[in-house]
Amino acid sequence: MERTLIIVKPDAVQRGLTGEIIKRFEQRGLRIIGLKLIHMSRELAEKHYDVHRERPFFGALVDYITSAPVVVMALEGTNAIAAARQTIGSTRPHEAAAGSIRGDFALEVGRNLVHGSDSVENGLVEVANFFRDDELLPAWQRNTDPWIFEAR
Ligand code: D4T
Repeated sequence: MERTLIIVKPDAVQRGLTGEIIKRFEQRGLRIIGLKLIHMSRELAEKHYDVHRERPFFGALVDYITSAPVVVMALEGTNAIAAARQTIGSTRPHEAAAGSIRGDFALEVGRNLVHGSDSVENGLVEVANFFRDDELLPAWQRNTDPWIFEAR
C-alpha cells in the first residue's frame, strides 16, 4: 500500500470545493486514514515546500498556502501516488486533462487547488510532517476494500 498526502489548498476551501475534491479521491477507491482542517504555519509550509526554496515563486507559494485554512488528508491505496496525481491533473491547470480536478476547476499554477505527494518516499515523509501517529488510522479496513484492492 502506498501513502499520499493531499492538501486541499486555501483557494479550494474558500471556493467550497472541499467536498467535491474529497469525493473524487473516495470514488477513485483511495482509503482515507487521516483528515483535518488546519491553518498551516509558515514554518510547516517552508518545510513542505523546501525543495522549491531557491525558486522565484517560493515566497508567493508560502504566502498562498498559509493565507487561509486548508484541509489535509492522508490516503492509502495500491498505486496511490500515481492515481492521486492523475486525479489532480498537471501542475499547470490550463494543461490539465479535462476530468481531473485542476482540469475541471482551475486556470493558474498559483491557484491550483490541491497538492498530492510526488513519490512513494515523499508520501511517507509528508504524511508524517502533517499527522501525528495518533491522528492516523492506518489499520482501518473498509468493508468495500476487497472490491477495490485485489487480494495478493
Ligand atoms: P504541489 O506540490 O502543490 O502539488 O504541485 P505539483 O506537485 O503539481 O507541482 P510542483 O511541486 O512542481 O510545484 C509546487 C507548487 O509550486 C507552485 N508553482 C510551481 C508556482 O507557483 N509556479 C511555478 O512555476 C511552479 C513550477 C505550484 C505548485
